Amino acid sequence: MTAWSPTSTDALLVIDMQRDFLPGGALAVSGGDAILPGINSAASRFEHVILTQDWHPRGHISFASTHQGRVPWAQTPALTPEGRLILHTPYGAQDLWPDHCVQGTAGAELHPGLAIPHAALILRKGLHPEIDSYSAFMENDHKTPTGLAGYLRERGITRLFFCGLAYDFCVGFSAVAAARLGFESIVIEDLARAIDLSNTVRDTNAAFAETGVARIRSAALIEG
Ligand code: VGL
Ligand code: ZN
Repeated sequence: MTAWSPTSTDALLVIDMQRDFLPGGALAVSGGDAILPGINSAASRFEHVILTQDWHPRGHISFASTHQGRVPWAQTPALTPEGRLILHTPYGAQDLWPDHCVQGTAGAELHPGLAIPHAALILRKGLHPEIDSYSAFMENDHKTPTGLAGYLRERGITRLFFCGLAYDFCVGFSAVAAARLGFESIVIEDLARAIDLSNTVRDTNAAFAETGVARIRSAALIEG
């Protein structure tokens, strides 16, 4: 097993470990709480840690409730053959979700079990009412950057490790976007959990293979 020891040009990105994505939350990811201790322990090995927070305004485009006849411009959502509720938007198909991570609500808070006091940045994403952002780097329109790549480059960080929620959405999209932007990207598989809709895990793994995102286990992270 290859050992990976974090250096000063590495960062750990802890994706969306918020109350709404953990058991009891509005969009709970099964097993999300089980990865908390491992994430805290991995984070203690990194000098640079960045946390992300899904941070939507009320009436966000990704909320199914927004499209239930309440918003005049909204198109009718469609159910895919796999049972995914999607909306056709100017930027492509958008999955629809229960209302979650609404700015300023308890569900949007980082989970209190997260113990990473040395995290330098909390990056919020998904703020535009009409564009979702699964990726911490690039919104779902594939052209609106969040600014995170510039932050990391300015700090001389070249290699990124990813953990958190959800493996097949925000973790996956972030790792793939980072690889496309020229960062070495590594997903710590056992420190992530998937929402797992139809083929989303398979598609995520295919995208990792295609863009050169590595998948490791947290046991491979050793002190340098
Ligand atoms: C996420 C669905 C909707 C995630 C965020 O953090 O993976 N998934 N918003
Ligand atoms: Zn969201």
